[in-house]
Amino acid sequence: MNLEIDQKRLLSELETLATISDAVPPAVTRIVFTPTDLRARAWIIARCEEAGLAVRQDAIGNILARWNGADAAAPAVGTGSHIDAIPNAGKYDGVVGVLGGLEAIRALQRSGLRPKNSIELLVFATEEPTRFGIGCLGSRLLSGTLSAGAAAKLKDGDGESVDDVRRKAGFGGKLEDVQLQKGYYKAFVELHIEQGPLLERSKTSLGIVTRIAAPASLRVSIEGAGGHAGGVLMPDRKDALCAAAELILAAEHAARSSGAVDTVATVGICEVFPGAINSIPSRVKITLDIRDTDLARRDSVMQTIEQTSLSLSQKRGVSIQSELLNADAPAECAREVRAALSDACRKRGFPFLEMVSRAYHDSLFMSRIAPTGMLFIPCRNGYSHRPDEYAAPEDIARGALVLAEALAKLSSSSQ
Ligand code: HGY
Ligand code: MN
Ligand code: MN
Repeated sequence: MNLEIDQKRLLSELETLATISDAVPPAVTRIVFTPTDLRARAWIIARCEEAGLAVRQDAIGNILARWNGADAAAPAVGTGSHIDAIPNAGKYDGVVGVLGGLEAIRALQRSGLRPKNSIELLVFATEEPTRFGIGCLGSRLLSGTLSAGAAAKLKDGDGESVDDVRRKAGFGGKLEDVQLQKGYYKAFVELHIEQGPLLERSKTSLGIVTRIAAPASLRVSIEGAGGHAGGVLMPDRKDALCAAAELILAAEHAARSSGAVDTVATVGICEVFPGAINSIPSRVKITLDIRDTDLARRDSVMQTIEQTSLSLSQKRGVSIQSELLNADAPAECAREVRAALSDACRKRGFPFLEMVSRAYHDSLFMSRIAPTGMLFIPCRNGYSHRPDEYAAPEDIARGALVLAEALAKLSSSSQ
């Protein structure tokens, strides 16, 4: 099979997409359903149509671009990722899997292969939790992991619901119709940057994911008593920020002392009210992001947070309310998809590392409805979700090539 990736075109498309952003380069910001996101979608759809793919968008804004196989009735093989980017992010997270997936399909078309199973490129809606507080809304709805009713009610920072926002962005239709029927996909493979340092440290250019960590996130609101920074003596205080500080350190300690390096806890947002230098914080809102490849360990950190909240409210006279945003199970990657990826690496003589994904991905939810796997490429210093995120052109092209080989195998293509 004469399969070649057009590296020059792939990289140029990646650079072009990076310019469709709400941030000053090299940062990229692309929040779901914003005008910038809609421009990026339109640009991607035009590239898919140029490749002769049949494109549709569903009610939550997932883009599904299909290369029809010889047996149109057979389950398709899916690939893809996301193009939404958190504020002040990089240009590779998600995009490598979308443009790399598109180039893999084009390379298969150029090679003359005819897939038996259709191959479908997915651009998932809102993989990042930035706007609606919960990530992977598109793949949760496709897989039925989140009900349409629960999704419609989610609100953004301005209090607008998913339903209002999506309709204003031009996505009508019923969210109930997003869920794919059982057996829609024969397999799903996602190409993604590692978002960690292991591949670079081990000088390996490809990673085959064995397991995707289980993410949980919650919002915590702490109400104390404000007051004058001079007039209120320490024994009389109910300082919401000092309570938050103890809770944050308790979460960090629980993750560090779980007995495994895979347990992580992050407080990414901390809002202090009233936020004046000489006023005791009366209200603090924080977010907690807790993950582990092992569900029981992840949940024990969640319990520690709950117990600490209880004892802190008694000790400090504050009230602590938690809102669980998500608590998902981990995913095992499917043997047959891992085999298609490892066979492709071996066929090309590419070394690879079997590894865990500590970031979550849409593959976490696609694994609920289809045999799923992920292929990682290195990113410099493991940096991601920051403007200096970087993946080398030859690594991106190699990832797309292995993806193409795996898609050919999974779609039982013939010459
Ligand atoms: O947070 C994550 O793991 C993903 O990058 N959204
Ligand atoms: Mn991300
Ligand atoms: Mn991502």
